[in-house]
Amino acid sequence: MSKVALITGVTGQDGAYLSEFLLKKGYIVHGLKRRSSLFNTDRIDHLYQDPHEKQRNFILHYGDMTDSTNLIRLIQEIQPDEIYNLAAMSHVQVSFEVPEYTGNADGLGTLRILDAVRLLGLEKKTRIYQASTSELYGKVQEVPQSETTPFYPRSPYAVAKMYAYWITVNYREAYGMYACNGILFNHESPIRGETFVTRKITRATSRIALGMQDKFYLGNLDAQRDWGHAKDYVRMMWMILQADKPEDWVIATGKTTPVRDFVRMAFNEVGIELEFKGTGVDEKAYVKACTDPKYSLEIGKEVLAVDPKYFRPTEVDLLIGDPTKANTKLGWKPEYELEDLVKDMMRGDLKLMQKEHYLKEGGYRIMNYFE
Ligand code: NDP
Ligand code: GDR
Repeated sequence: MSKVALITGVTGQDGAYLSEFLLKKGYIVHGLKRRSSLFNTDRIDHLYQDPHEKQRNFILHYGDMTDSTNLIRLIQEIQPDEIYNLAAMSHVQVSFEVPEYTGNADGLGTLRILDAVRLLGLEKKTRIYQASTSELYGKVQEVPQSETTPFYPRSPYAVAKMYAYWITVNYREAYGMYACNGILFNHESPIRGETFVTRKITRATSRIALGMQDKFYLGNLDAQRDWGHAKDYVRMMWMILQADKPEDWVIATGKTTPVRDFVRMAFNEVGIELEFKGTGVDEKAYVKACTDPKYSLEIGKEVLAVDPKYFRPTEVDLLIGDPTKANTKLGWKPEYELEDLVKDMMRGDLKLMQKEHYLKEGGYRIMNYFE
């Protein structure tokens, strides 16, 4: 008999990679997706199966983390062996703009899933993975950060996720549920949301190299993150739910890199060496050398400036995780180094931008329905 999984946030970066992973393992995968006025299924379109097919193993349902009755009904219908709760308003800076909604979807949303499982009497059947985050550590208390490092959240997003973390622990202890937190550090990929810093960098670098854009703007270049590849991290989500007993786990590479160095690495992929000059809001990056004739850029050209509008009211300066527990107890090791991740993301974005460039050169324009 195939195992049955429910993934909330199936249309997101991790939802897409996890769906692929579980389908390959022979699972029947149900995904919760929000209704939107345009299709929002780009990342999972290759997995789509027509609802008229008899033997489907990938099934999408409309739903929302703010709608308890919807979640209860779906969990009752699906009777999942495993729930991966990935749905969230996941952008830290945006959470300062929509704090109440973030608390509702990311914090109370997790309670709704846990309580639905309890109300339906599925405590002993359904295992729950909660997408916790290194943002819980916030203001640096200790480096590297492990399962025992105290939390100090620094955004409405992180505070909502802190509620989700503790309600998961509480339901495990109070009702004997198999519910676990994966405290995942930043993980990226070619399908990362376009407004997270890594993807913003690889998209802009590709466009600049192809002559489609002159420069771009970032916020805090000094922030340091422990960046891994989403493919490695979704594998660990599954491993967490296969362990003998429910626990909380830090998933990280154990290495940290400033945003500025990620920019350097992306430009290096297209043979461009950068020089950074100035500090704080006056910092800028210029082309210092350009070795690949495919992407030739004028030496001295300004390609990056700082725009304080991307600064956060409270910042998380330094994240570096200690994945010893996951390494030793579950045998998890990431396969991707940061260099491989940057290569993978640049390959993806160069391909996308080349397509756009080619269409524009060929005379195609974005359709204007109102002309
Ligand atoms: P994404 O932003 O790519 O995906 C988030 C998903 O949640 C999307 O499918 C989105 O739907 C869905 N969603 C948002 N709000 C709701 C709602 N109210 N009801 C139902 N669905 C909703 O995030 P990631 O894939 O990167 O991350 C997955 C999870 O892991 C998130 O909870 C995130 O906070 C957490 N996390 C991520 C890390 C990372 O580095 N990527 C690190 C640590 C934790 P739609 O497509 O319609 O917007
Ligand atoms: P983060 O990721 O906040 O760590 O949350 P993000 O990529 O947004 O920021 C990382 C760091 O880069 C700095 N930064 C910028 N960030 C963005 N988005 N845009 C910019 O222009 C920019 N310039 C500098 C930020 O200040 C920050 O320090 C991600 C999300 O996936 C969360 O859901 C998840 O929980 C955490 O990772 C772990």
